[in-house]
Amino acid sequence: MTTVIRTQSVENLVAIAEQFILQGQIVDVGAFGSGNINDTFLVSIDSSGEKHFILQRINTQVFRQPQLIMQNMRTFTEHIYQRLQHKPLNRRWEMPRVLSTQAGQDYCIDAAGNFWRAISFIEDSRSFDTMQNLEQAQEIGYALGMFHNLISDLPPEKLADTLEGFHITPLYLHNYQEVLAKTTPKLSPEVNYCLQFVSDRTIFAHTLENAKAEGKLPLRLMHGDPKINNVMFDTTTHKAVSVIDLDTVKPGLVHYDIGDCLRSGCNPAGEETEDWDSIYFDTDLCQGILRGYLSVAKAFLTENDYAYMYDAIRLIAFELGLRFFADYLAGNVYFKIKHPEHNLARAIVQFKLTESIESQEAQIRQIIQDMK
Ligand code: GN1
Ligand code: MG
Repeated sequence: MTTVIRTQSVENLVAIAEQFILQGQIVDVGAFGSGNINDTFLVSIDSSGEKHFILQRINTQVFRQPQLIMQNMRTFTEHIYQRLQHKPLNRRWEMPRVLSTQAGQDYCIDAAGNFWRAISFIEDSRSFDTMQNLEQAQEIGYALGMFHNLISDLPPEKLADTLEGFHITPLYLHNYQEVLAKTTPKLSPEVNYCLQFVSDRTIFAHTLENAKAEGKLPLRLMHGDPKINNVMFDTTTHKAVSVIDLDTVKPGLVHYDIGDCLRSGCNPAGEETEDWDSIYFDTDLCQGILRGYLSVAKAFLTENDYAYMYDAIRLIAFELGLRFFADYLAGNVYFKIKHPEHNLARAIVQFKLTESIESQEAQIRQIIQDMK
């Protein structure tokens, strides 16, 4: 049975947060992070144990079966915990833990039907929206590689698909074409640029899915959203200590992750800028991330994995632009926005980044080649 709390709105956050604490008092609940889908809060507690935890309201329009997320999290965090017990790392590394309610459940549902869950906070750590230096790039790569490494021996079928169609670029393209058929976008230079940009790359959109269908890239477990600000850094040592945001850990391609990590990490202007001329893909940061990644991931990568790395970087930047643009055309139904043109601006950032990646194809391929 799931605990039902008599609440209607976010005003009752404290009552919800209280469901997840076993000792101490709540001293603060504040909005946290910059997620585009779920609502995230940092809860501070006056207790002798851990001082904070993360409370989240899962967007059930996006995650239709949020209990699968919790089930997956239990499965892979337990797997990783066992691995680390058996063979401890020689540096700080922590996994976020699922916190149970007082009734021993993994989540609670409020009277308005909202789905709430709590996750431990990685103490004395922080994340960054843009890369600060080359050392950090290497650490981000290490963090993704370590995460892949730790789940690489968990069979993919042990985890449920928490978000069907996620990172399947041809499906996003199909959805975009459907939206386009139903709407008459208000034409502007920005909209025209995006329409043309997508139309020039419709064949390319199939690259990774074709490779998967042809058996060139195996289905593995992936993180799903390893963007730069989902890696936590120790505030003292400045080393990566955790990867967070684990809702999309599910069967997929590690290439989606490699692409997502690089498209977000190598964009010094960040994905929220509107200064489109400042956007470029930084190949030094790319080299740093890949060096860190391969220092822990080399063992499970095949020749084909390397062969598709460049396409993955280009494709995930393009795909995210396509997702933002389609959402703009559809009336902003998926990503949270701060103003009506927000998703259009975000799409242009990703398309400019894709252009920069394309213009540096030879260098990027060389970096990958040299690192094998
Ligand atoms: C969304 O909500 P957030 O910020 O963790 C999205 C990712 C995108 C990202 C772009 C489930 O993640 O795929 O890369 O925005 N998550 C989902 O910032 O669609
Ligand atoms: Mg996310």
